[in-house]
Amino acid sequence: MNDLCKRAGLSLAFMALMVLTSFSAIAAVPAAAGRTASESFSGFTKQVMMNGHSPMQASVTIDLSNGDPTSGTIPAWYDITVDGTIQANGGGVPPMVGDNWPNEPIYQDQLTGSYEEQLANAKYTRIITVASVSKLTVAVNEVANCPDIDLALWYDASMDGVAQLTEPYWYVGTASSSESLRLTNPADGQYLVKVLGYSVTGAPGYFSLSVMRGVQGAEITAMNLEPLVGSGMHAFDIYYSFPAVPGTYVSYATFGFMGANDMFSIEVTVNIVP
Ligand SMILES: [Ca+2]
Repeated sequence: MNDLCKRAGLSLAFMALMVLTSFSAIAAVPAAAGRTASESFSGFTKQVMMNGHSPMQASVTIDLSNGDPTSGTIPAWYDITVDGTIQANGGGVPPMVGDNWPNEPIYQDQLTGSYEEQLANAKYTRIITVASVSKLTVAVNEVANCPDIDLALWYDASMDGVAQLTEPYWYVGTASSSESLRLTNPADGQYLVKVLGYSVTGAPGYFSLSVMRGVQGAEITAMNLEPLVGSGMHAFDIYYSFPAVPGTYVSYATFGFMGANDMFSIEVTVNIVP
């Protein structure tokens, strides 16, 4: 245990942190969750004390000019107190690259023609480029004085920066300013973020825009967990693997118990420099 503590830089103060996690909320785990018929079902409701885990967050710098490998592992551990044994599972959240524009000005648009025409003609346009993206999420929120804006995303097939109704597009328009769109495996190319000023009370109003891109071939996962664990400290690895594309990637390795692999999250930042 001491070796593990040193390896992962455990502080004594952190050991004092006790998190009580009750499993009673997931007592209805189906019997097919890898248990044999000879086991007692009384084990379905358990309490485990999470005495601590480390790291709480991690960061890795990959310097491509140094020839650093773009995959590797980070040592990790957790320490629990549990009656008997419990299943442990590791997982992860697919890494995303985010761009944020926190304070974009927007003006009231002319609301003439069909709704689709209004979206295509919206004055606000931001061009984004998509390459090797697994998931693309675009979201807007009101910052000030634009109680109703709507969001559209255009595939700019003609590459002219203009939204045409003959091009593929997606849109969402609720009676608020919180809108988001998500595309899975979007085609590579140029896209136009169109934001329609449907009801803008400022001249201008302001909204925030975020564009999140999931990265093909990127992975952050907690792995090599002992499948069945009792009280004490248990080591595992945080595995990361990225394409050799510069950028700062933030995601989470997760782990948990009794079939849940996302009860605890470890934020991992991977900075790939050219
Ligand atoms: Ca809206």
